[in-house]
Amino acid sequence: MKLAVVGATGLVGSEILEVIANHDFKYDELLLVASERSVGKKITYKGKEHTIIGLDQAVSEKPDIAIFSAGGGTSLDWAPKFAEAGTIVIDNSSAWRMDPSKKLVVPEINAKTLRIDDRIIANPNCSTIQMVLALAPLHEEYGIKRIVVSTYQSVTGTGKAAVDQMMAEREGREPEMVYPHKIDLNVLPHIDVFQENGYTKEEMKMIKETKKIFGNDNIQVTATTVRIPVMGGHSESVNVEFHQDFEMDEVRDLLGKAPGVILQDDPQNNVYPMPLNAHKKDEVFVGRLRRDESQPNTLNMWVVADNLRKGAATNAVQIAQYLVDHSLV
Ligand code: 2RA
Repeated sequence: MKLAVVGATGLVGSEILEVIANHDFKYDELLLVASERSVGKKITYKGKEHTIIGLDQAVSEKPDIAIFSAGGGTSLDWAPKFAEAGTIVIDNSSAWRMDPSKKLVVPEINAKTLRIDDRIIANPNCSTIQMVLALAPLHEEYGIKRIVVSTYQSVTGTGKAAVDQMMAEREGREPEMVYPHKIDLNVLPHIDVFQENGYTKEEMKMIKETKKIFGNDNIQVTATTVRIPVMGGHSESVNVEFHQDFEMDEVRDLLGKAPGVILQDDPQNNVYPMPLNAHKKDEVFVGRLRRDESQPNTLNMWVVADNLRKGAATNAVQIAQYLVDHSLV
């Protein structure tokens, strides 16, 4: 097993390396790949020194799996070249997610759709992954009719430069502006670029990706995505209407045993999911479960996950592990 991590020096790339080590993902050779300006740099990982290589060299090394986290442009240009060389690409960018010929995979939900000829596999957007993972066991039982979601997203979702902007503001230094406004002590109802319909690209990702992952275009989704000055993970207020009615005890039971989900729902004792606690965890945390008393068959829930973990690195490494375990590589 020759494994390449493309974009190894970025926030998600470093998280991928951490998850590979934590999950004890087995490989014989590891290629750390980054843009030209990082080529030649040395990184010590698991006690071994690695030299960063460029994309050209990485393709010629014909890795078995390449986990990409290098932005949409790089993925569009390079994923097909790796695929042609026989590599399976697991891509964290938005480049291939809505391509009908590519699978959009959250392993607990739809890894079983993967086949030997899937050469480019898309990792969904972070805010989508945590929401659909929390909803999947309920969807199976009651059938989702409509989702209304509002997000509270960590600055780590934008990348290192955004973390630097927030910390500079917090520490009274001159910030390099990544966002159009200050982020510390502020809330920006604006993630990614605005589209003609008034929604942001992040909001449209949540809408379109949810339908694709559940394989159901009839699921109605509306989203408001918001950036807040925190770092540990994304939080989401999810209002979900089902086709069938539910019992709260059964909802708790289903979520309590869902793979990858941890129920934290004891409000009387101030127990509910928070990004501070989700930080560096692989699971999706769910709490504040309550019936929406304003209309039938509708539930309110609060969903939190580390966006760099299950929202990116963990999901990608789980896909790689699935491919290995099912002899798809
Ligand atoms: C964000 N969803 O948080 C993005 C990262 N993929 O901005």
